[in-house]
Amino acid sequence: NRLAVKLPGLELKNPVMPASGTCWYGQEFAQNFDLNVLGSLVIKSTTIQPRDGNPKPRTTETTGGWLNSNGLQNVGVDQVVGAKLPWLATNFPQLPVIGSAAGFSIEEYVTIVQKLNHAPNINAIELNVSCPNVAHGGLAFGTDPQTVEELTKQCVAASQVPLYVKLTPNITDIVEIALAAQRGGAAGLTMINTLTGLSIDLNTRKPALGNGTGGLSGPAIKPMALAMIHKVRQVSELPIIGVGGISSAEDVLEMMMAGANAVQVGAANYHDPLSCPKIIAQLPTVMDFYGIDNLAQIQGAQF
Ligand code: RRO
Repeated sequence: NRLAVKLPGLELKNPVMPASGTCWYGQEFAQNFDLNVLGSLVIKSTTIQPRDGNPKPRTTETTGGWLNSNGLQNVGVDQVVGAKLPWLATNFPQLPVIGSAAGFSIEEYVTIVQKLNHAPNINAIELNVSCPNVAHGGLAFGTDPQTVEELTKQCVAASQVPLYVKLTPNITDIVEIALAAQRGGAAGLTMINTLTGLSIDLNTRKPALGNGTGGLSGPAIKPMALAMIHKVRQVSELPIIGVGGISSAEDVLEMMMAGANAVQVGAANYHDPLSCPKIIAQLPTVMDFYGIDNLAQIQGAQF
């Protein structure tokens, strides 16, 4: 299989998966296409308690991209492990699933990781230390190297499955955070999360989103994602799941040439829920066009 890629905990038939938060737990997506075509699926970040999310509106389109402030809306870890993951296991037993943990203390991250480990169909877990839309969560952890190292270390000690640390672009030196995650024992990195942005509604003279700021995603952040992935690839051999502005098979190849080992699709899912299956279907043709026999061949290309 020329699309196959291998990462810690993940033997994927192709490198494409929806990014965390863009397909929730897969149930709505499954009405649009057969989830079995996906390389993997990342579920919405899970907190200990269920969360309703931030004040509405939570999403808006800007000329530069999609802005979200969902505010970690999710059903809570017990529902994820008791209902959402079993639904995926029953309906798509072959589909590799990646969990995502988001806590408000290191202890909470550890507890969520332990609970997600109980689900039989969790292949790997992302530690989301980069949500830009909640106070005292996400960024509070992901912007400090020592915290990232300690949080990763404690979660690794508590987990049977490989952990991928999800990095924020809202920082001056992403390499510093990537290396802290590596020292903590991360199996890989997922990068990048969304970039803090503000959209203003001239009619109300107020922010377009209920929370004020949100996280920017879409094509505008692709060059940033590529640059950051490339920069981290120069100093680390950790597997990287690349995310940020991917909406075509060409984008997938660019991201892998920058140094990614697999990719996630985010904002594009909002514009077209069939983005992932379309990108996967296009990959062989586009690879032929550029003379690429198999994806393993271009992973982490050096330049
Ligand atoms: O829920 C969100 O507002 C959210 C999260 Br947890 C995240 O990691 N990234 C993002 O853009 N939004």
